[in-house]
Amino acid sequence: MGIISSGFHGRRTRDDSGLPPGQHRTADFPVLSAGPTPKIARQDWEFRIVTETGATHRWDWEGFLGLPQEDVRADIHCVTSWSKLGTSWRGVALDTLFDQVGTTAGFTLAHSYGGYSTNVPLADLLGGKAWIVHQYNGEDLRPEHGGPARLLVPHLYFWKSAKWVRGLELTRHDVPGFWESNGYHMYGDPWREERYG
Ligand SMILES: Nc1nc2c(c(=O)[nH]1)N[C@H]1C(S)=C(S)[C@@H](COP(=O)(O)O)O[C@H]1N2
Ligand SMILES: [Mo]
Repeated sequence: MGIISSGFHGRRTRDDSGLPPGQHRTADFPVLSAGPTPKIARQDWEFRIVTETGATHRWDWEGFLGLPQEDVRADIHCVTSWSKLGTSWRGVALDTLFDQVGTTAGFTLAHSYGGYSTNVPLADLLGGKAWIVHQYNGEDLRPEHGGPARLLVPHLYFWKSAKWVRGLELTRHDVPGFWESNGYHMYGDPWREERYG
């Protein structure tokens, strides 16, 4: 072999193939929070979907755990450039939560305990694409990673996966959330590198 051995191409070339552009793999699980970790007792936890007409659907912790649970394996991609492949989660599909919800709105704004928000089109939450998860790797989701429960929308950059999620507001128009109001892309497809707006 000549000077350019496979090693010369570097770890990135080999390990990072198959990832969205500009991403590299990480084995650990970084914590990225814009503020302090809110403390939410499970007996006080509530998840709400509020439609564009104001109709409100609520689940308490017990009701949420009583819904059909799904095990999810997914790759996650943070806009700061790390990707983590094959992560394992357990929770409730948004399809299940939307079963009883009547809406003609096209967009949602996810709201978190602590004040964070992020916008996701409704179509990106349905069709087996998103979950409210409460377990990671078979254990209760740790508070710093969004416990008791977080949104998981793995096909979009991970800032869309709101930690400590407390509800979804249905909106007729696409309303920017926290990072989207601070320059991040309104949609956030990692495969198209939609990092900034
Ligand atoms: N409530 C809330 N959710 C959030 C964030 C946040 O600051 N607050 N950060 C987002 C960003 S930028 C990323 S990359 C992921 C990080 O999740 P992790 O800390 O579990 O890795 O959470 C997203 N969800
Ligand atoms: Mo992020």
